[in-house]
Amino acid sequence: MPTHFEIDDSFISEHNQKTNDWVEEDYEHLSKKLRRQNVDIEDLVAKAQGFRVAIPSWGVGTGGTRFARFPAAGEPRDIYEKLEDCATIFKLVCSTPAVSLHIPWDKPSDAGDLREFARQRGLHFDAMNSNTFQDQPGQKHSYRFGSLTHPERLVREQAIAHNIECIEIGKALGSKAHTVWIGDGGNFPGQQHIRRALERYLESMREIYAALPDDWRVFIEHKFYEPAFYSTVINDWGTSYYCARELGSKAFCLVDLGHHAPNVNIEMIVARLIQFGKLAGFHFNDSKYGDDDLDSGSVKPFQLFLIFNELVDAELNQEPYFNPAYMLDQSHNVTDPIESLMMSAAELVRAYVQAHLVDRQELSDAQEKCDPLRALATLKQAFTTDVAPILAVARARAGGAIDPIRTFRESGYRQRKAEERPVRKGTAASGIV
Ligand code: LRH
Ligand code: MN
Repeated sequence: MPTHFEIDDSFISEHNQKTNDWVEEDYEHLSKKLRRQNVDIEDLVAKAQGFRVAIPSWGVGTGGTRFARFPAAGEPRDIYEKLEDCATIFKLVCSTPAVSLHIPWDKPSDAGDLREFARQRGLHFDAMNSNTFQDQPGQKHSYRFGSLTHPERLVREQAIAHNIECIEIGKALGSKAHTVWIGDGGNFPGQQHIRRALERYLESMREIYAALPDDWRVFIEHKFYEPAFYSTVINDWGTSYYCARELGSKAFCLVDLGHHAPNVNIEMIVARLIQFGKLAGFHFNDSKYGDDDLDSGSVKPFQLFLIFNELVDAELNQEPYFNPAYMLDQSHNVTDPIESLMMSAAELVRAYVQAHLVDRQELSDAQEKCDPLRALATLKQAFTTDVAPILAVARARAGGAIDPIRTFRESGYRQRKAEERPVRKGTAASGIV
């Protein structure tokens, strides 16, 4: 049985030793600064350690665009190797114990065996994801003109059956949620009857909803365009919300940050869905133009902070039905996927901790007294506070890396995987491109 290289705990703690001094020093300095604001830094470390985000199985392989994908040496070739990499990320950043699978890309031949393989590495499975935006080899009916909203009942039935199969696989893996994103729509005016298409969507989703176990949730993921370039059936949060209301108490609205037109106020959509009790959670990423699936916090870190500001406000106010599922959904075309996922997970914890630094009393007072500048300044004070020492201490105390990227690079993990994972002819790890 070939050995599979893993970064061991002693390597991580030895590596932390090298950089521990500055962390302690900066931590002490920040602790004093926060004490002046009547903030106990230990509370924030606890918040950081409690934060959890799921890794997309399709994110640990190299992503690409319609123009090209540039495979990297040592990338995972199957779901087991993807889980190895997810376990490495979890070991170094300590906030990613869950993995979100995509079917059929990650369809397990033995769900029980896969579940045990994950458990042995401290991992479990988050929301399942169906795929009716690609045709699989040997598939009876094509999704070229849609899936759950296709004019032909046989195509809709095939798509419904696939979603129910995902739920069955999820039950065997211990998952508790199912995400439905469909690319259904039209490229030309008149191609689809817009109202009839939505009716068909609801008709199909009612059959999928009926297959949900009592303790499961179904997440509706909206997207304003692509792959359809004129009309998209589930194009925005309003349509998603209407459908979630129509389906019932187990249906919620998932917000993928890249699925909105440029400059859309996403934190406001988040506040609405919280207030309406229908926020499913997130596919975190970042974008400059379209659904670019870039690393979270890499383009608009202030927007990410403002989204967490709404989430923390709801958490502190114990809003009803507030139980958001956090997942990353990114495509890593020019970076090592493990490094990007670690950095992105850290960026989410940063935004979450900074949002807990907001002086909510001061903010509320400024809002009620119509003092916009004091309100903005209150948010900016939190956003401009460097909480890096808190994030590093939170990871180190949990056995993780103070500097995950440096520790990962100096471990030689990718080089070792390049030796262990020779490319299998014609079978790139299935994924987006
Ligand atoms: C669609 C999407 C969806 C996934 C896919 C991989 O753009 O965000 O969440 O199914 O990416
Ligand atoms: Mn998504």
